[in-house]
Amino acid sequence: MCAAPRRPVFPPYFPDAMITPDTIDASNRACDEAWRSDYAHLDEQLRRRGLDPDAVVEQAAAFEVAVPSWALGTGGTRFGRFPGRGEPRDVFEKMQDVSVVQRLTGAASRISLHIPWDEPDDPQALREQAAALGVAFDAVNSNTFQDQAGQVSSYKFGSFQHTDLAVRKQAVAHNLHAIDVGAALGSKALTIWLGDGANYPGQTHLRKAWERVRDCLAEVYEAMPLDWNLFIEHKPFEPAFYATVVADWGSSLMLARETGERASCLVDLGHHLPNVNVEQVVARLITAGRLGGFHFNDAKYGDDDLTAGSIKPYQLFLVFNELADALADGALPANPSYMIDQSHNVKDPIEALLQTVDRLQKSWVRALIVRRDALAHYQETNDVLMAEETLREAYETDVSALAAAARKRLGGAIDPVAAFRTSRYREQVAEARAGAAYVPPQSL
Ligand code: PSV
Ligand code: MN
Repeated sequence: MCAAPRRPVFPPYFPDAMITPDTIDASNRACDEAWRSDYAHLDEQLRRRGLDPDAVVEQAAAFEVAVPSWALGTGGTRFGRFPGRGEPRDVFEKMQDVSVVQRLTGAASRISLHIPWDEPDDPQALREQAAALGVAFDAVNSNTFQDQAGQVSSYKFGSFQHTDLAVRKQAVAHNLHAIDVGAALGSKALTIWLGDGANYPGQTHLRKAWERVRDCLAEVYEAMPLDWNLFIEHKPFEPAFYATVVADWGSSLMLARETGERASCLVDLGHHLPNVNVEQVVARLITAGRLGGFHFNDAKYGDDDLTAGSIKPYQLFLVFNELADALADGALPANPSYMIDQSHNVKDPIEALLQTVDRLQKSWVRALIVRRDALAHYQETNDVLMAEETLREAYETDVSALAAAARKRLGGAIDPVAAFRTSRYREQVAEARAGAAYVPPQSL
């Protein structure tokens, strides 16, 4: 039998040729003077507050966030999609693009794959390419919210909640398949988001639908390797516009508790009803010991999948503040899994991701420079104004130079977008990737 030809691990447009340490150095030299001056000022400001800037740089450099495979191509809405030039045509090219984000930020060395959207035809080859590029695999995401070609049963009326056992079995089998693909790549977690629910009152039996979802989750959990974690992602609506089964953090927490110790809740920042206090949700899940991970993005109206921190930057800071606080006092034993979940409809996806990582790094740094002892004192003595001011002091500090220092330490760029544009990566891959056939899925 003739073996299928292996993909070359290093295609001719391998980013090594474009994003080299020299490219990054050159870009850093161009802004070095301004950066040094900004850093000196920030360093002095932080020392005046009794903080240790070097320790903050070290903590900032430890921040890592996974890039979703579906955010590397231009996203679309149900009204259409406006593709950009040089988009990745397959998951191998997406991997190269992730390595660009990693090289420029030093904080994005993992990719989160959506199965089957980005299922590799040759997992071993993809794993080799990823290793060569210094990229690893984060949680795999299953998909039982859409029908796929060749599928026997339809998910029109749900997957895990379905009244028909055959549909539920198919949905469970798909999740087991996603685990197999992930295991072949070196992933250690499965994220399940279900579109299951009802569009009209009376359509489903609310309690029975819940029980069926719970039982299917248990089956998937039982089949998961022992060193894997299960993340349950909630969302209040869309596509089920009357009653989604896993609608909120309470439902997600109940399911995590009933499923097992390695099951926890994933908070997508866009999956909350208007005005929900997301940082308080985060605090609750920390207290419950079930905060598993995040999907970072931002929203104005619904699940808008906009760039993290673009609409509600204070909320993003307050979320990180809860995390920094809980990591400092031990309520959170380790960082949860940080992932991005955005749809880039009008920005260059790589640039949007560079911007996102920078925003996340800055929010994280701001949370790290909150004077915790002072805040605790003001809280204990009910000094409302000073407690609030202590948070604002950190939030209003321009920490750009410190985030840049963390990136520099990791071999990244002071200004990742500037370095990316100077590299002309997009222009060069646009030539190599001419005739892109891949159409990314519509965002949900
Ligand atoms: C659903 O809206 C979601 O947030 C889930 O994480 C999906 O995997 C992703 O979006 C798909 O775009
Ligand atoms: Mn999500």
